[in-house]
Amino acid sequence: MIAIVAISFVIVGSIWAIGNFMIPHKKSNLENFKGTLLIAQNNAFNITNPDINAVAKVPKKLVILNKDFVRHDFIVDKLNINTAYLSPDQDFITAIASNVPGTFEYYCSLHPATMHGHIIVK
Ligand SMILES: [Cu+2]
Repeated sequence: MIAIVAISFVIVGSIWAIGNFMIPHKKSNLENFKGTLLIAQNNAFNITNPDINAVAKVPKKLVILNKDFVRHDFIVDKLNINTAYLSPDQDFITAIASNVPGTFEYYCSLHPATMHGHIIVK
């Protein structure tokens, strides 16, 4: 009886393991999401601190990912965006949402001299 139970476990376990090999690995959510991905690395956002374009009254998904060895944050005062401090490999999902057009400055409060750029809402 015990042997039958043990064999059953082995068979079920094998089927489960084979099934896992057959199913391709799921991509991480960040690899194919729609929106803007900003990677904080080497004291810059996406290397060049690019302008981020958005449209008034159309929320735009924004992901900040810290790929650096130090903490960063991402702040846009006038759009009430504040990720708080992100540790290495930590990300934060937010949105650019403005009812009015304008140019809004973004920056990292820990490195404001090198990590800053503009969000342009049209
Ligand atoms: Cu920073």
